[in-house]
Amino acid sequence: MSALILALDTTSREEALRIASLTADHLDAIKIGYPLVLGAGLSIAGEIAALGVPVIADFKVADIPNTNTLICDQVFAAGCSAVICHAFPGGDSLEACVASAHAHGGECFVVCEMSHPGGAEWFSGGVAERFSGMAVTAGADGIIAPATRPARVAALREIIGTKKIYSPGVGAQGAAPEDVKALVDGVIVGRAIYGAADPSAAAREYRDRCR
Ligand code: BMP
Repeated sequence: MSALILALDTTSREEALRIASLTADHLDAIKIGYPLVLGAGLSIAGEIAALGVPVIADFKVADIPNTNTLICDQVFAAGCSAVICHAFPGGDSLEACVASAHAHGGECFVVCEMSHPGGAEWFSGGVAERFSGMAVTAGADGIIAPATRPARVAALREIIGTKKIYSPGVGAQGAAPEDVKALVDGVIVGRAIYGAADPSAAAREYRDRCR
């Protein structure tokens, strides 16, 4: 059983709020990122959170520690409950994200292996394992790992223990909730819900399949 997280990658405020209102009852969280925030402004985070759904800020934060702190502080002040960061800038950068998240009572997730075909290339050869170890050392709350490669999710679970795993790649990228729901804490679905003719019905169906 896993939670269901909607990746709300629409670019207009009105469309985002329409989809969020239609689907909120079936979701455990909504993930927002650059597509929506660059189109609608960061204030959209608070508007979505006001619907009663926790908001995860997928900014894949990847800078020096001071800049990471400045970014994450803005994210949490805007009403987000969690932030997603990259590990490659180093352990000190990651620790800055974790410290900001925890100072605001929020969570920090670390991208450890990406779901697209190129992710298999770049994160192989021990890179994802190393990033997962960094997530543990930095005290992060969880990692992002690919539903498109369940065996890799299982391998990273060995490293992170009981920390959370949120897993994108379900729906438009070809994976199914059943592929990973026993391995992860949350399944991330974007286009297959917000692009459906009936987003509410699609969200309900994915929620039932995650349970
Ligand atoms: P979709 O279900 O429409 O493919 O959306 C997946 C979402 O998860 C997108 O917001 C994408 O940026 C994000 N994502 C991903 O697909 N793979 C990763 O490895 C990491 C991500 O954050």
